[in-house]
Amino acid sequence: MRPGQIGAQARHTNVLKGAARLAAGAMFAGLLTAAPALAQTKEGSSYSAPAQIGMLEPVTPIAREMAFFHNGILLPIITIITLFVLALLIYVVIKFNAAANPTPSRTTHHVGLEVAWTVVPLLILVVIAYPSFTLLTRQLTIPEADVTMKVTGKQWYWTYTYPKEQAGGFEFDSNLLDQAKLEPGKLRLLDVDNEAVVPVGKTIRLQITADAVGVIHSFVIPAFGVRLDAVPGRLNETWFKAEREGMYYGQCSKLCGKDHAYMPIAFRVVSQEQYEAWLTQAKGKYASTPSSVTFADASATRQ
Ligand SMILES: [Cu+2]
Repeated sequence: MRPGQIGAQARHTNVLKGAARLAAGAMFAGLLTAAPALAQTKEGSSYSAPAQIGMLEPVTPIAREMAFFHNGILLPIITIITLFVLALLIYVVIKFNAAANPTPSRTTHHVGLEVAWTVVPLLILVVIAYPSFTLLTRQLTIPEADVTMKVTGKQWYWTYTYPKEQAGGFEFDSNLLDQAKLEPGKLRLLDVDNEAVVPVGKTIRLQITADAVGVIHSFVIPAFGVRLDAVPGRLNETWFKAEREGMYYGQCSKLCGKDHAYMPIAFRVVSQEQYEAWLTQAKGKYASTPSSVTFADASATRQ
């Protein structure tokens, strides 16, 4: 061994130590930023803020579970895996480059290693699958509901129906506000003319479908942990139980056509008394709402 080689080896070890320290630091920073990944939103409401990273602040048990699944399980696992692979790459580049390792080993196959790199990823997937399927099951198992409402995705707005049996018996369309005449305090591309209103702390069952002659939409309210497709001719069900009053926003999340970006979802969560007062007022307001079915105008053909 020439004297220069010892120096080179020592330098490599130092580089490795430095890389390891760097990787550990990055991992720590990754875990730190993962924890408070909640959006700063306006008082009692929830929507994606500019430059937001991470998930919206959850306001239902399901959304909280989803946030924990993402921030507490998935993010640490993927951070560790990524840094481990990066460390391996750096190690290989430094230790086995042509200059440092002029005569490469011809070794192939290593039973222990091959079993390990099959079994370890499998175990990681099992660790991820268990909470994932539990969450999915809870999401789609509808508990005894206090309020059932129907959501219909249309081209390009939403219609909310409140059934008669629950002091409802009306339906109304929820359209995006005129963006050219947006009042101060109203959110661009999120606020609507008629928002859906639901009581706080109550289990709301959502029956979601799309216009029979329409296209597929996706009904999503991130803060509620609600995401379900609205499919013509099919009634999908999900539920939520909002724990805090406020305005909560979502957007159609399936590319559904030219105005896909202009059919936001706005839900106002209020107290039971406010909800009842709204029901009374809404019954009067929407009683005269014309049906969404339009008939051909015969007068157009007359001269
Ligand atoms: Cu849509």
